[in-house]
Amino acid sequence: MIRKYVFGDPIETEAVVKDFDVCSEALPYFDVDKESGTLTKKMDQKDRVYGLGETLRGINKRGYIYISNNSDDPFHMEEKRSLYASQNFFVYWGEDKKFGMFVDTPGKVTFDIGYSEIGTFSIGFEDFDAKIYVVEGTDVLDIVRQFRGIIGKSYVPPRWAFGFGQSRWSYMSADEVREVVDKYDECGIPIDSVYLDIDYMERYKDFTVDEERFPDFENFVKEMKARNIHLVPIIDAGVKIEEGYDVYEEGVAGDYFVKKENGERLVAAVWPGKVHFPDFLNDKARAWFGDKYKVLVDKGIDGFWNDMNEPAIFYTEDHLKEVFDSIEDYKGKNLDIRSFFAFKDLVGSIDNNPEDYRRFYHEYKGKRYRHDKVHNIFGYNMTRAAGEAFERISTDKRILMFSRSSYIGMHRYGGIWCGDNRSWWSHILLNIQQMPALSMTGFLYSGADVGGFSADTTEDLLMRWTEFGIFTPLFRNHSAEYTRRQEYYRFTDKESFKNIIGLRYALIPYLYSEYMKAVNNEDMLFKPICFDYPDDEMAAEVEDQLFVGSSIMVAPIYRQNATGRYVYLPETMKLLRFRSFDDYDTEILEEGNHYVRALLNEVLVFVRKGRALPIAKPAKRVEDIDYSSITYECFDCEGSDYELYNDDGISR
Ligand code: MIG
Repeated sequence: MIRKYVFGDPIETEAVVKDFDVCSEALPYFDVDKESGTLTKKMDQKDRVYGLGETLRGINKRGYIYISNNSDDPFHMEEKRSLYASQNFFVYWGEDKKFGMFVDTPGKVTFDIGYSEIGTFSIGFEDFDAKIYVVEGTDVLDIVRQFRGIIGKSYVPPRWAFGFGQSRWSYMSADEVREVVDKYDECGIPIDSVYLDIDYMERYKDFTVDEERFPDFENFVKEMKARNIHLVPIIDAGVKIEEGYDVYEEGVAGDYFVKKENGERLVAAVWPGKVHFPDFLNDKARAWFGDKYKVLVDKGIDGFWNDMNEPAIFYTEDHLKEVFDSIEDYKGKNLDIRSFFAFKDLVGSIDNNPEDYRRFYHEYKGKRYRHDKVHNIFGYNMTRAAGEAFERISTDKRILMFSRSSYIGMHRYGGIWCGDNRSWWSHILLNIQQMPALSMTGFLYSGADVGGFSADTTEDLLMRWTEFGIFTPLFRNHSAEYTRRQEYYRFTDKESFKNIIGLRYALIPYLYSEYMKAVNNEDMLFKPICFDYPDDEMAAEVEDQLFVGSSIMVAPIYRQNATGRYVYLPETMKLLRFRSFDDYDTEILEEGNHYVRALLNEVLVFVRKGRALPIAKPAKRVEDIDYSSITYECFDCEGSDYELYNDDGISR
């Protein structure tokens, strides 16, 4: 059962697609303080909290503070409170009572889950205007399912997007891309897509292609298509201000860009230099920007990633002027320590400055809103612009789309990647811990930069990360400029990489099937162990193992030099220790704790009793996977059952 409560005058987000009557009773579970705009709840010692989508820290969110305030922050450290997303749905798992709650507002929300006071959960609002949905059900999975039922079906990518994607900031030319594909094909490592980061564009102008580096782009796309390789270009939120650039000129003519209070267009700076931001919240601007994707779709492109859409702002013209003016005040002064730090701050806090988010406005549903009030739905609406347009410009075929910034509701139009992580062992664990919360909030097509984005990767870290990455729907190796190159063929043990990625391809029939079932049944694709074992106290403690779909559990290794790990089995399972899809040993492990060995190139998969795991023969490309080669792994096979979902992988 779901009840809707309304506080203040909430701004519509269109996250929820179902109509509800507003419940006139008092909000259950939390005490409401209207003055300060806070909800509070006492937590019993054993109570746990799950969800909130893409955040930092563990699967059980208790013990920290999380702020929904979409931020371009490339330092994903434990103490951070905000990442790129706001996915304000959580499940409260009390000893005697479990419920779900969706806090629907595009403004800033603080979830203080035992941070300020260890036994208190409080939810704070900058503006106490929100719709709150309270979900009650028979168990946690039922609560999640009901919630998913009111936010609409999750986005479905083309099946090829389950293949491996190689990315880099940036492949600088068509030849460099050709080389990547050649190298993969030479080593026999499967691959389906290559990502184009910002340098494919002509001076970072959206929907342009640099003619020198990518001459005759259309034919290049064809050439890649002929090899069954999909090119996936990036699109940034800011539109370069440049006379004669059609996107800029149309935006000005159509009045599609965001404006300041005085009616002038906001001038911000991002990669292209000075830019305007399209007002994605405005229907007309959204339709216009969405149609721009057609420029690349017409050239044969069938996948995109939307970046910098929090939006990231390096600086605004106005703020920069203020900074320079203030610097004058410091000139010639004898700076004492405090004023020295104030001076340093002045210059050091120019990018993504909160003040800049209060400088511009949106025309949204017939009203004018200052940006900070609707900040968290900006990226959502950029991706929605694309998603809505794809329905018009690609009526028969699905198009790959994922975004950096997001809000619940965006899951209907695309997936997400988890942004600028680092080549750190702890970020493999973070990746594992983010996946179930993304499943809860409907973001099924998601994944992180495998191998780590910033910092230099190492072969062993990349291998361990890949051993988990092969289970995430979006499986992409991406890294930042100036870092060590991390294409798999650059490392020593290519054979193992080939086998591990081959295993991914062998499991694509399963992963795609489970994905589609999760979409159609509003189920979670990644589940914490305790979601299936609510009464098992040990299962509640497990923060580094996941059920992936209905048949298997994974227990990835994310520690340097480890040759095994402890695994908790809530039930007797069959261990498959894969070196490759057809080279693995098996063992039945009883329920309980085990130390399970896994050499650097070995992947641990646990098959559940009564379930079956389809394994196909890997292929170089998703399209070549031979479904008739599928065999099934199971134990106690009698009575084991598996329903394999499949379709043509491309029709809408
Ligand atoms: O300011 O396009 O998260 O994946 O490679 C950095 C360059 C901009 C941030 C994205 C990252 C991408 C990078 N972008």
